[in-house]
Amino acid sequence: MSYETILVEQRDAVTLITINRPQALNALNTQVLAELSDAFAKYDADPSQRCAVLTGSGEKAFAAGADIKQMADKPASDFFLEDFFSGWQRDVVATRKPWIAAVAGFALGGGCEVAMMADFIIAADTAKFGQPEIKLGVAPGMGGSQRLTRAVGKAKAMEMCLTGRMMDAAEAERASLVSRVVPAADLLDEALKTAATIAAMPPMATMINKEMVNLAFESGLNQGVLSERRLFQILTATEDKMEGMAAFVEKRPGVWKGR
Ligand code: CO8
Repeated sequence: MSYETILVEQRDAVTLITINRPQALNALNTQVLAELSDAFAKYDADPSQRCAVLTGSGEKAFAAGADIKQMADKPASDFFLEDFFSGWQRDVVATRKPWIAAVAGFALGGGCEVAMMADFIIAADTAKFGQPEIKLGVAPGMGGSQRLTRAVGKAKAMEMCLTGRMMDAAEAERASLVSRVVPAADLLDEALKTAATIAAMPPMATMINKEMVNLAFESGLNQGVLSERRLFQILTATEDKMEGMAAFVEKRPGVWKGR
């Protein structure tokens, strides 16, 4: 598939994906959806790639939401029959390898929801997060009401969904919606540097660490702790575990085989 609305670049083991509709504040239309789904599926399947960064082009927006112009005249039956946006759940959320959202400017509606699908968000000091769908007579439809509530708690999530108020970067960091805030000029470098750090880790351990932290969202404590123990036990059978521990004892960097 050739892309018209996103840019994809491989920098060593890091895939950089950029939503590229700056004239529409990177609004997510069905073409962006299809291209992002394809790019994430390819990233996940490519053994040379170990971490990805998703960002928006231009300084003004990560993504200002689903494309309102495309949705405006669409009948409800089309949303239902096309199962609008379900592809993101399948191709983007289900990636086994890690990815970071690098957010500058607006991350609103579907844009905020996509950012929250990332394993974590690094925000520029210009970032603004919000779920303003209520002002359009709708509500979040790509997981926002669920992920935002889990990330920032009921009070803030409820206020944001009911009023459409935006949260700035400082508040998002205090509320644990983002892992950290950096100056806008440094955002991409910081995100790529962090991705390169992750890409240099043992690949199976990376995938299993991701799975473990996600379990905390998706299961009760006892089930999560049991699953963590089993996944830990699986990692102890890898060659990279033998190498990582030997390298520590021998005071040298580990060399990973990915098995
Ligand atoms: N969709 C389409 N076009 C958009 C969008 C959008 N979400 N956001 C901005 N644009 C376009 C504008 O129409 C404008 O285009 P044009 O120049 O052709 O008029 C261009 O981008 C620049 O935008 P503005 O002139 O409005 O820029 P401002 O700086 O004045 O304002 C804002 C910036 C505040 C971000 C403003 O653009 C805005 O409020 N945008 C809409 C934000 C919004 O409501 N987002 C939620 C959309 S609904 C959604 O995401 C639902 C997801 C779940 C769907 C799942 C279904 C199952």
